[in-house]
Amino acid sequence: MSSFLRPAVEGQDPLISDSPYRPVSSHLAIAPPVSVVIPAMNEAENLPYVFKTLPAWIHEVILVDGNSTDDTVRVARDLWPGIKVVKQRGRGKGDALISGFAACTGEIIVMVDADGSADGHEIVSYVSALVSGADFAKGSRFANGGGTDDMTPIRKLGNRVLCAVVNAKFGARYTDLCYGYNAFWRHCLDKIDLDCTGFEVETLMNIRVVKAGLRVQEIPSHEYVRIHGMSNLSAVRDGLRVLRVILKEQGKRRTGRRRPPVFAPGASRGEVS
Ligand SMILES: Nc1nc2c(ncn2[C@@H]2O[C@H](COP(=O)(O)OP(=O)(O)OP(=O)(O)O)[C@@H](O)[C@H]2O)c(=O)[nH]1
Ligand SMILES: [Mg+2]
Repeated sequence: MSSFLRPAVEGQDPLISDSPYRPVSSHLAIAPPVSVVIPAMNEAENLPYVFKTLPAWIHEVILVDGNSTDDTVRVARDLWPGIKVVKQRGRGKGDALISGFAACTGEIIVMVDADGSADGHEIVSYVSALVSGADFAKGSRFANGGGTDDMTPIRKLGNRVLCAVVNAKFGARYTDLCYGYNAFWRHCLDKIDLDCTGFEVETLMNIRVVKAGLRVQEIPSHEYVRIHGMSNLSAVRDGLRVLRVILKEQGKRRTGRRRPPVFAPGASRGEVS
């Protein structure tokens, strides 16, 4: 059993006085602190739904504000006292996540969209996979038990084709590619050295974890419809950006030892306040 994981014993408080363990479910207590990074651009109306599902045991929440013109920052501070707000200097979701990751102090980092499409109750599944030995817990809407209410047929097709290309070119066995709900140990950041700005960020992460020989476990996840507001993603424009990243990464050398990519089913660029 991993040294980070301890089964919660019925009738016994897993948080004994000198123990760093915290209970995350009725059967599991973990030691590593968990940071949740939420990129948000004009998501004030959606944040109440997102925060409602976040577990109380997480160590910190980092909201990366994409220069929102609505009340995103105020609402986030009201909903989660102690939240860290990172003011994004650049543009795009990739740039936002890189800034947010740099501000994390937890050992485990979970990325969660702010549009109400991700259910925070699933975080326990991601964290369980990590404390059980995975380096990178990759959400999948198309793994057994996952699903999506949000994707249009054209996005499904594009995601499927791009996912097949990544699998063929990098020896992965992914069932999903462009999905924003993932979690990983902080040490992964040194190995994947993210350098992108837009919605291609998840694809870049998924490719680089394989190239780095990290242990990846897919986690079935359900994507709900965005609750309020408009998508920031353009299927054609961002699909082409994803394709460009795939082709560019193919031309680069592998960064580490290879392992079977899926088993079982920077510099601070933002201002923290
Ligand atoms: N900080 C920041 N957040 C962003 C930026 N672009 C997108 N986001 C956030 O990233 C998350 C995903 O963006 P969405 O627009 O929902 O993209 P999507 O999930 O592919 O599209 P939908 O399926 O329509 O929801 C949301 O929480 C956005 O607010 C940005 O430039 N800066
Ligand atoms: Mg969305």
